[in-house]
Amino acid sequence: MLSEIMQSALNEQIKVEAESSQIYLAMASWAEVKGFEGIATFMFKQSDEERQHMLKLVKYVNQRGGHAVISALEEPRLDYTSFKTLFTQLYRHEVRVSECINILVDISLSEKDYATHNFLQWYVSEQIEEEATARVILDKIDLIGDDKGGLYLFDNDMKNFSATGHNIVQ
Ligand code: OFO
Repeated sequence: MLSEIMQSALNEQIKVEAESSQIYLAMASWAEVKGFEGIATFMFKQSDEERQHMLKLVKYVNQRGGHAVISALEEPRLDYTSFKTLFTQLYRHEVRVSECINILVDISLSEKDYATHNFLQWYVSEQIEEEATARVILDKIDLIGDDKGGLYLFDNDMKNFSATGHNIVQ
């Protein structure tokens, strides 16, 4: 059984993951309209993954005798001036999500909820991957600079780039 404190903290995280999914969906739509097919594919995939992160939490809360709450979401407020800005926002967002996960881990320990602590380790690892992915992409963008050919190749490579496999051309 989850404590009240643990349940409400997990419910907060359900919202964070759902908002992450919305943010990446908005980014995907922007990239698609702009003709960045690879970036759009990557962002759609990211959006789906965040929804899976949310569902995993929903199932867990309900399985532990709690009630997963599905709440209203903030509209994503993004700066669409360039895809570099977009990826910088993605990186900052993932850093914020990692902070949220760390707070959850702290709560699980103070509540002596070792099952939840164990469950959260998956998210801890996932965040290491996602922050690393965002950093790798930002480094690539810096390398490309204003080179149009490089940008074309970058967009193409993004189709096959995922948080769990850094298979972009080096
Ligand atoms: Fe990338 O946020 Fe989920 O965990």
